[in-house]
Amino acid sequence: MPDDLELSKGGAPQQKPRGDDDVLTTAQGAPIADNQNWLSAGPRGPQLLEDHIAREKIFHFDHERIPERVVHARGYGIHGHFELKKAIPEYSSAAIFNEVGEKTPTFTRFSTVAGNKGSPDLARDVRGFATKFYTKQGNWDLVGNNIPVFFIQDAIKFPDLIHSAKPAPDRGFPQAQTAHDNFWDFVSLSPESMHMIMWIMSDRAIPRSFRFMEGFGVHTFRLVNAKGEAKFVKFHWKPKQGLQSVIWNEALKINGMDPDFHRRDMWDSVEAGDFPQWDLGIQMFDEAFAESFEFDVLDATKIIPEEQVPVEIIGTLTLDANVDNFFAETEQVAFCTQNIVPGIDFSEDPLLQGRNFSYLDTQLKRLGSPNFTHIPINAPKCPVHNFHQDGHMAMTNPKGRANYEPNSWSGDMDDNREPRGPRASAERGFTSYEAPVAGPKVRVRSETFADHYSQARQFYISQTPVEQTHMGNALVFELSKVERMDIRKRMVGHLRNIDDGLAKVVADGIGMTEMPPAATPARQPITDLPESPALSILKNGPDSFKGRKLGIYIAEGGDADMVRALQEAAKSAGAMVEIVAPHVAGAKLSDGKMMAADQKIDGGPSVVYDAVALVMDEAAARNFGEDKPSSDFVSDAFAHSKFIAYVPEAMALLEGAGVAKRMDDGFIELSKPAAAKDFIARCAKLRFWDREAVKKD
Ligand code: HDE
Repeated sequence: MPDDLELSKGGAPQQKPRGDDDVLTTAQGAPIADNQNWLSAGPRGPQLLEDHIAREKIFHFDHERIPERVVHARGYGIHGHFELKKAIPEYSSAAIFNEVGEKTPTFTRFSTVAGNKGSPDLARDVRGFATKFYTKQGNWDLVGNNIPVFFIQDAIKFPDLIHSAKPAPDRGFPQAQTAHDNFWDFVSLSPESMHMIMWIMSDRAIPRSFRFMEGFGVHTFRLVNAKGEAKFVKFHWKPKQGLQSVIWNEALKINGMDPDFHRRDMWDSVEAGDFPQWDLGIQMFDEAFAESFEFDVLDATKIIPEEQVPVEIIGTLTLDANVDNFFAETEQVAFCTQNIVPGIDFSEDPLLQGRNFSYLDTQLKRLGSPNFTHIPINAPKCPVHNFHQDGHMAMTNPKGRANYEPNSWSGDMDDNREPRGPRASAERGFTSYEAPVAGPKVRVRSETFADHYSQARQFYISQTPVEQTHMGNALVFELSKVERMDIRKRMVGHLRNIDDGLAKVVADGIGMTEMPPAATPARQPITDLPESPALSILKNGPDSFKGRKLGIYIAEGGDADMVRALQEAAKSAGAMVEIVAPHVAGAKLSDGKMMAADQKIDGGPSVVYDAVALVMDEAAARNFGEDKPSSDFVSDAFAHSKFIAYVPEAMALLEGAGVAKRMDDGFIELSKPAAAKDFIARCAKLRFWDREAVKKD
């Protein structure tokens, strides 16, 4: 490799950081004498086309963009590795699943679905959770979401679904949101989407961070062992950090304050060495279970409740390195559901089968060449031998005369040995599981896919009252943005088949005077499915404040010991701290020393913190009561049910923010530094939800 190049984390040759003594060159390596002025005919004359240096620079700039992903355009990628904790040779012959301790390098990209590349992170949306495992037997891509079901049952409906969610073709808005007529029109005409609607109206669609959400392979896949025996499997990612979401009003404000909230969170925690981890779980089941299950296991609008088939943990994913270059890695990574390895196989899920075409196809459009596998982030980390050749940007080309198979060019040509060279191997190669399939060629939806409401109801009844309230609010918000009355009615008609109470809340919330009739179901819903606690976020929260962020609002004269006690308590709980102050230069505390701030108050609102503390003297508190960013800091933290710690001197700010008379057990007075520890211990609950219950009454 030339001296000025090194390998990036993604394995790509990259330029070493540009040094002080380096001379600027053209792309051809020719040194440049002037990078400020285009060659012209005299100092005030027209520019000359002869300027090959300027032309090359502009030419390159003009072609910097590649098409963004048609869905999941907004994403963020991180390197990591998967370590196997439990070998499962009885289920799968895949090398990645066979040796405990085996570490497989990975690249994971999280994303939103509907928004463009530059859209805000906190859109109400599904999050993509795609992992490329660079296994010894080739790349395995598990291209999943943070929600275990999908809107539609057949891939042929995908373009319609996505068109309806994306900006309308005439006006080009709204961006990155589903709160508009087209989306609700489509889903209200597609009852199969009702289960997914329940999920996206829940707080699952507004995660606090990528680190605090689950991931799901969604479809049923197969694992196949060395004897060729197969079982069905569903893949689950369980965040070791616990689940956490924000609430809608917070999401709206975060989008304004920090549209990069999720990517910044990931970058910061990885840079701080607080590496997020997920356990990989498998739900294994056989044909007999599939036969007896209430729903079709090939239907991607259904889950198999964990209480019915337990999730077995087999390994852990650790994300431990940010990318060196966003474009080279995050933007160019090409996930394909068709990328599987021996020991893993597809099921006949019609959505999965459609995806297997789409992902390969879309890479050609985005990356411009069938050689996208030569791009280092996509290249396997195991040997690759085949006879594909040529094409745009072919980077890793074979040496030698043979470009077909079988051939006899390898080895000695005049001995009697069999010709060699890369050959297919029945023992080591991928073999499709011999699933029996037969049937007439038809375009029909299987009768076994006809239930659209039972699991939607099961999801709803499995939520805590706080979560159910959020779902009702979300539906009211979204349907209030729908202009057409018939669409609103159609939606409430569907909700009546899910839960009449929810339908009533929504109808009232949008001012519907008459309850529309329930939609006619294709199949009568089952109304007595048991609750599944695994479906609730709040029932699966963390047990500590680890990985969360405390915002301490300090001002002149604030108690220095208290600030330090808070910092230490948060640090020992594994949490991050940011100091917020009226000026970015910080504030002079009670010990007479300046403490630098991470944020000026206008740019450090409480919505970007999990809990807040106020440490200031009385005069400052009184002043801030009138200051909008300061009073919002407190009133928003209150409205979002956050824990609020305060030194007694800060009372005037609580009064100014209008919360002093409504103080509850979510407020912790910091009378002496020892109280800091208790406060952080309380924060493990993340939110003081009782406050919401009071607000409702
Ligand atoms: Fe995708 N999806 N999808 N999808 N999807 C894409 O591929 C598609 C579906 C998912 O970070 C595209 O490379 C069809 C389900 C993720 O790069 C495209 C259907 C699930 C990502 C595509 C689905 C997903 C994509 C666009 C209906 C969860 C981002 C760019 C059958 C299990 C991957 C690209 C990344 C991306 C097609 C439905 C997850 C167009 C046709 C269900 C996480 O190929």
